[in-house]
Amino acid sequence: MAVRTDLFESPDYYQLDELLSEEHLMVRKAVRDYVKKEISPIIEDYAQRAEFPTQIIKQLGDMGCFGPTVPVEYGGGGLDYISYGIMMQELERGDSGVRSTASVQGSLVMFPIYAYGSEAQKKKYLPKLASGEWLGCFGLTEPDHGSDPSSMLTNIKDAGDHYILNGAKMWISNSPFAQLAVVWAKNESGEIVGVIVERGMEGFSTPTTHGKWSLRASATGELVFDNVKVPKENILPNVKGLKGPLGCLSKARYGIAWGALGAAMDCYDTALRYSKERMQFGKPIGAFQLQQKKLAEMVTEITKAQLMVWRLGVLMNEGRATPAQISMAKRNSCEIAAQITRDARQMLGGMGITGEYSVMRHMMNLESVITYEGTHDIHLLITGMDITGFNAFK
Ligand code: TGC
Ligand code: FAD
Repeated sequence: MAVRTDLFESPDYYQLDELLSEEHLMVRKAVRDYVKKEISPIIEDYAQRAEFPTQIIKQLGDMGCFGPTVPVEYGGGGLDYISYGIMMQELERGDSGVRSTASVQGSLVMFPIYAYGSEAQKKKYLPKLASGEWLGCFGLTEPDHGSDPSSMLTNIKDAGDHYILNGAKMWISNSPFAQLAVVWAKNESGEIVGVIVERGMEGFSTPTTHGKWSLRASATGELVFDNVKVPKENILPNVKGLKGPLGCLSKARYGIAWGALGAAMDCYDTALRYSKERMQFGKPIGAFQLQQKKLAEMVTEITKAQLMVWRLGVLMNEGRATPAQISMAKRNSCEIAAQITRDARQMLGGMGITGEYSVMRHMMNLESVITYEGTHDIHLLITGMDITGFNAFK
């Protein structure tokens, strides 16, 4: 397949760049340049082959995309939440799977070790994860328990000088290539605890999930625990209960709120460019009202979502963002991005179904993004519960 030149320019209809600091703009430029140079030229081929580009693990580490908000002393970037959001936006502008790799490593693996881990765990794992020397994954979802993780069956039992872990996790991003997994399991008292499981532990395997039509350049697999002997020092000592994994999900969902917007921006930019070049009935298709309607609605929704994630970033920086606010932004960005990818695909006509353009890959990826980290309907119910005080889950 011909290498596509990445001409992306980001829409900024309300001069929102003025809300960003010099540091934010530098971060954006660095990650955007990286995506143009290293991701856009190769990602379509990897997606077509359903292959994970393993070289990005080290590259993302070198770029500081793993754990950007983790303090520098543990190998993180010590940056604020807007910088983190911008990184996720730029990575997902390239491909949702690339952003997924960074979200999982930073928010779902490094964050729990940083927030709930012992000092020894932080020193042992965080620098290796930040640099990309090691890749991690996060095991919460099970074959029979997705939206309702509190019903999980995976269990961990005290066996004297070690623990014994049994159970299975499904749909786990990065699992086939991960050196370690942060796994959530129930102890004998039925409390959910976090445990670090390393590749090579006897009874631990990570079968790959095949046949995905979405996130094809991201590796997904299972985590299977068959009487795995886990050292006592691998338990995350500072959290118990579902709030442990949900606290990690808050960080990752925040990143997705920015990330999905990146995919939307890429599709809008592609469709706008195409509409000016593609001639039909003797005119550029962008001169037809129906196509202008699609483009005008795209840029309106992108602008509204940009304002929302920026404000959420300010609240995150101040430690004031609530889980329900994060749910609203994750849901909104996924919704508008999914719609924009579909409209952009139509605007490209037949070319829209080929890998010559990024839109159909984004469109298919968004089907995962709108599902993982809490489905579209689950986030709506979280908003519903927050505003009414009634819990529709129970
Ligand atoms: P519920 O009783 O509401 O809450 C249990 C405890 O958790 C607290 N809590 C949170 N804490 C921090 N952050 C949040 N976002 C929180 N949400 C709730 C809550 O206050 C309570 O604390 P405490 O002290 O009272 O115990 O729990 P529930 O069992 O009723 O479930 C609620 C529900 C349905 C909203 C929740 O379970 C949920 O979010 N379900 C969706 C599951 C999900 O998002 N799974 C994601 C798996 S990981 C993934 O998809 C990674 S994709 C990675 C990639 O490739 O990018
Ligand atoms: P279900 O929970 O079975 O839901 C099925 C449908 O029922 C959905 O439409 C849902 O909205 C609806 N539903 C469920 N409950 C309710 C309710 N109370 N009211 C109304 N509707 C309801 N998980 C991890 O732990 N780690 C990962 O790294 C990870 N990576 C993933 C990567 C990919 C590519 C995918 C697709 C998933 C990944 N997941 C991961 C799992 C993901 O989080 C779950 O798929 C998601 O939470 C939904 O769970 P489920 O698939 O079991 O669907």
